[in-house]
Amino acid sequence: MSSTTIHRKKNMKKGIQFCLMVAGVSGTGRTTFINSLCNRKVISSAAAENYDPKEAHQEKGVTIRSVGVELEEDGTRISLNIVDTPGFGDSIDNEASFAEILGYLERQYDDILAEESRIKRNPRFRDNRVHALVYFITPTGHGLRELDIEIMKRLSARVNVIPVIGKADSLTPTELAESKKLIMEDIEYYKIPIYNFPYDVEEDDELTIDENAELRSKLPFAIVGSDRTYMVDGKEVLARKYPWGHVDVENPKHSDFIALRNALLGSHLADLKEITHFSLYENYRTERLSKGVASGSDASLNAEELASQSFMLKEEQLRREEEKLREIELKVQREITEKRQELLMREHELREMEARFARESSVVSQDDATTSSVITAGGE
Ligand SMILES: Nc1nc2c(ncn2[C@@H]2O[C@H](COP(=O)(O)OP(=O)(O)O)[C@@H](O)[C@H]2O)c(=O)[nH]1
Ligand SMILES: [Mg+2]
Repeated sequence: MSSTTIHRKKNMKKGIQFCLMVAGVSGTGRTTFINSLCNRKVISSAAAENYDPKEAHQEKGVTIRSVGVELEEDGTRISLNIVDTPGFGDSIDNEASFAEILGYLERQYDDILAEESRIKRNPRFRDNRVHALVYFITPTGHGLRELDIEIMKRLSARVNVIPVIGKADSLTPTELAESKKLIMEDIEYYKIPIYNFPYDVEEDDELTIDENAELRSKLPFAIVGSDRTYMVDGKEVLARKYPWGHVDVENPKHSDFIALRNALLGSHLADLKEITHFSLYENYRTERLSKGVASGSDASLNAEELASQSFMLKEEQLRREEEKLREIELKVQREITEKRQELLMREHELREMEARFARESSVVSQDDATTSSVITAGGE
């Protein structure tokens, strides 16, 4: 088996890696959305799991939890890492929560930065950079709240933010349309650089332009989630049951769930990863390294130090390798010279030997001549 086959096999086994974060105040349907997205219970509802009335008065702040799930989308394996942020927005002062989430995103970048600077790569290193943040807006029927503006504005410099309206079935179609409009107006007014399915009319093909424009027009996505299935028209579907009928999670007339799911795990997965790597991470990296040079501040010193340290180490390693090469070259040269001298000596010896032979053999023939004459003489 060739090495490329092995490589491909390994990739297939591991699947495409993707990391998704969800944020939003408690009860907006984050957990249910995750479970609907993965089609199984990945996270149990925090409300049922963690609620303790004795602690209800305490300000707990945000916790960051990640869980890995293996999915298969159209025959492609996806290694999905889901990061949930329970407790966000539950406090009166959310400053600590903002910092906590931002810190998490930046730590993943720092890890890559450090790994990139290493001479010897760690084969077990995991890239945990978050490629998309699905931000849940409470279905108030209005625009954004201060909390939404603040968090989306701060995080969008570090992650692709995709705004959604959670529990969209609690609004009427008219309310939902109005709310979407108000939210987008706020996003524009406050200049929040969300992920808006970017396209280039000049460069992109018609299909991409249409697809992206269509997705952009749905922003913020109206999400309905459920972890129960019902029989609707003879089919088992993920739905929410109401006295008047069902809201089918996967029906595009009822919610944008499928549009978002297809974009995240299919059509836009690569784009989200590319923007994360080539734009968001690259900006972070430049900020980190240049800040360190300019101010020498403690916070940025690490990355800068790391980079220069690794540069020095690499130089040192190069120097040592060059030295070793030079030594080898000298040794070979020395050996060649020795061999040549040896050869010359041998040649010299050989010639001497030949000369001696020649001399000796001429003496022998003279002796022979003498002997034979003696014999002849004697025989006479
Ligand atoms: N009406 C409606 N209720 C939902 C939806 N998604 C979740 N819920 C319900 O809202 C409550 C909180 O949902 P959960 O997913 O735990 O929210 P989280 O706190 O953001 O993780 C639960 O009782 C869910 O059953 C939805 O799309 N529509
Ligand atoms: Mg939850």
